[in-house]
Amino acid sequence: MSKFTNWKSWSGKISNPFSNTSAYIDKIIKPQVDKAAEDKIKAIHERLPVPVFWLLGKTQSGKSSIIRTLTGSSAAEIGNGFKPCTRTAMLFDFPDAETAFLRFLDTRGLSEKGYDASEDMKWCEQQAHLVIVVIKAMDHQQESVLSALKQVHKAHPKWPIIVAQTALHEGYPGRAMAHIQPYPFADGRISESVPADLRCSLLKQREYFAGIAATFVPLDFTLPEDDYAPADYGLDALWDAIELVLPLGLRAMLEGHIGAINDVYWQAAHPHIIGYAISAGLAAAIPVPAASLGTVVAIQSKLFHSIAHVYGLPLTKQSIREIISAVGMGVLAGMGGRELLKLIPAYGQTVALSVAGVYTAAVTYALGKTLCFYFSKTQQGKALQADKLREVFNAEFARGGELLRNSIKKQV
Ligand SMILES: Nc1nc2c(ncn2[C@@H]2O[C@H](COP(=O)(O)OP(=O)(O)OP(=O)(O)O)[C@@H](O)[C@H]2O)c(=O)[nH]1
Ligand SMILES: [Mg+2]
Repeated sequence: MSKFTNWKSWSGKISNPFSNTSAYIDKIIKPQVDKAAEDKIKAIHERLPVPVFWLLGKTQSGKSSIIRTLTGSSAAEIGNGFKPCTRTAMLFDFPDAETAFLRFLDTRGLSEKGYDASEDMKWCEQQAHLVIVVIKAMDHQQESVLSALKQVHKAHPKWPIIVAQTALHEGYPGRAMAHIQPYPFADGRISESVPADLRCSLLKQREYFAGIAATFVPLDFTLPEDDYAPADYGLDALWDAIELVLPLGLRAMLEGHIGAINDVYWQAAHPHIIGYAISAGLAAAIPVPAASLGTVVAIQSKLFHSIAHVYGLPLTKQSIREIISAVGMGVLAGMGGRELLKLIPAYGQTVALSVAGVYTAAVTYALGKTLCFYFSKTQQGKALQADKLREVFNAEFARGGELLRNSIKKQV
């Protein structure tokens, strides 16, 4: 059994910082989010080295389609979400600037002659990152992309590089041809079943990258009107390549559909829950006076309000009271982690803080999911049973701990 799960059983031994449920509910409903609290939350978020995927490719090569397919965001959300960050690059924070746990950099300057990657590179230097080169499978005019990549690779030979070879069907002999199943490009190979022209083109493109250790992932992320199935052909291979070089568990964090219910609201709320849960966990885990239980609760308040916004339902005292009384005040007691330090000094401060951080992140994640479940049943006009809420909370607590432990532990 993991340490953090153990700690759940100790939480009953910790003195409860909330004299009664009402104290917690008041803080959630009417957050005292002043400038100081906002600054603390911001400082915590800045400590999180959000991974940056640097998409390096010509215009119309399929960069935004990759973001759309990895994150489940719509084209409009991506279009509106991009904000300039350097003179030549735009940044897309997922799910949004406040809760981002994944960022995409799109180098628009590549279309300009004589593009110099140094400024964008400098911006990237502070972050964990991955370069995804995006080239259409049948497009061989790649000088601008290659010269930028060489510049990046020379300065940072250790940065992992994935080359996405997109729009595969443009290399099929005719419209009648369907995607080849099973996926014929596993482990960098190109099987005999791939049409000769496409095969030739993919191999030729790979030659351009001689001397650069890159992983090649052929894919075809089509629109519904293109009428190809599946619309995310090659997605598994792309995730495999990403997780191999950046083992952060991002895929599991992004795939929000696993859970007690599966609807559009649940999906939309999921990445925000992840983002806030990481922030809350860090607030408990970072050993600075700035972070405290008050900060954790302020973050949870933001989370609850943002879920209510997603569902278009009011956040009432009644709703939070029902959830808290179903899951028990005991679970809230362990948040923040200061008590833990007193209780188990034998672990040493670092381990204790890390356990407290994962616990707090898991509780925050589970509270968010339980609220989603609550709202979803409310929408359907269904009666809510306390034992069902508790069941959802417990299942999501375990899942949240698994999903978020690496993100938190890396920071402590
Ligand atoms: N069939 C197919 N179409 C794709 C693929 N990737 C992108 N497209 C299409 O190509 C067009 C451009 O794709 P985007 O993802 O917007 O390309 P982009 O690189 O973000 O383009 P800019 O933002 O203009 O630089 C869109 O119509 C996409 O639907 C792919 O893998 N397969
Ligand atoms: Mg784009």
